[in-house]
Amino acid sequence: MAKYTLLKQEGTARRGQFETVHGTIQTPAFMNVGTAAAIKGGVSSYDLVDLKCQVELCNTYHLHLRPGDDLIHELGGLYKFMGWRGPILTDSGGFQVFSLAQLRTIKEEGVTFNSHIDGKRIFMGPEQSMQIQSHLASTIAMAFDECIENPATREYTRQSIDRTTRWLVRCQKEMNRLNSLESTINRDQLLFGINQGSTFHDLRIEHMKQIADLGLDGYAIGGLAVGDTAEEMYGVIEAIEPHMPADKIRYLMGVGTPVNIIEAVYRGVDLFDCVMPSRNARHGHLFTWSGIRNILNEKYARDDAPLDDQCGCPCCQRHSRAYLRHLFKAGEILGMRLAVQHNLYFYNTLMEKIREALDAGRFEQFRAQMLPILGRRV
Ligand code: PRF
Ligand code: ZN
Repeated sequence: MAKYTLLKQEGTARRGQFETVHGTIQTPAFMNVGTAAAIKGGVSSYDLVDLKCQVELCNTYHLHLRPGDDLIHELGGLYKFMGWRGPILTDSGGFQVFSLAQLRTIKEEGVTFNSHIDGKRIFMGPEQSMQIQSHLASTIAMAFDECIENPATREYTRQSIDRTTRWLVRCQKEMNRLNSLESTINRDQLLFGINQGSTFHDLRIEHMKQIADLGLDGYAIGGLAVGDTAEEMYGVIEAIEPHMPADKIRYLMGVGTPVNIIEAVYRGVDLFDCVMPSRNARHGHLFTWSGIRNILNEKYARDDAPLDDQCGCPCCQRHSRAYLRHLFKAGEILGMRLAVQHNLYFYNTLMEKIREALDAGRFEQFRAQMLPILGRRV
């Protein structure tokens, strides 16, 4: 069974480790997003090992629509299917149903929506989400929640968090049932609850207390970076942090920039995921240890230097800015692949540096030193 161990603390920032049946995760950690069982940009499971990836994240919603979770179950689960040999977290579909699906109607039972692929009418509730994730056989399943956009009214938020709590109780019950079945591939599947409550601190705290009582394997903070400002997000984390179980791992969903990550670690978060490194890379936006670069810029046309001379990634080890820019300009798929590899390596290295700083008791210093650099454009 999973176990979070707090190794060291500096203020509210935490250095820890999370042991699972598929391997131990050193935290703080960044999960690399492979929505449809693949990292976009042509990065494979064996590439991920060289990119210092510890955990891969996949999506219930996408895999249920295509190729179907029954097919993945039949083929032995996501592990066998995609060949990644470390922990996998699956998001519940809660967020994607609200952000991607069309014509959705929410009821107490669950959500009915049209598939964004072929328009087919689909129903998903807490039980369906758990059944799909059990078929996928991920290490960690996320609870089926409602993620509302910010700003939201207090009245709607109130209703929504109460429903999300009722859904969580149903998720837990269904997960326990599924983990007891012979036919289940990963009978040690873990369940994380998700805190919601928009930007209302009192509702966030109330919801956090409700879900903390359920004794789950980990706790996520959802409903942030969906229309709120960074300052509002930091405010919410500060408000709920004292109410999050100290002996459980904490995950901030879908966040964010390198600066957001450092600021959230500073406020007590252990785990992150975001499409930003892979998505930005596909558009030529690259994170470096001197700031953010747009490789399409004319000034790199004859630049023989590596993208980042402090980076150990496959791209920076061998290629110049001029070559990478050429690949993008010529529409060569290698350009995207190298760029995604670089950005994921950068994010995973950022987390490693954060862990080293925490180990050495100099995270405060690291934060002060990095914040002005990482957000600037060069
Ligand atoms: N809920 C779920 N997944 C998510 C979110 C959420 O609120 C977010 C919000 N940033 C990203 N991914 N289930
Ligand atoms: Zn690099």
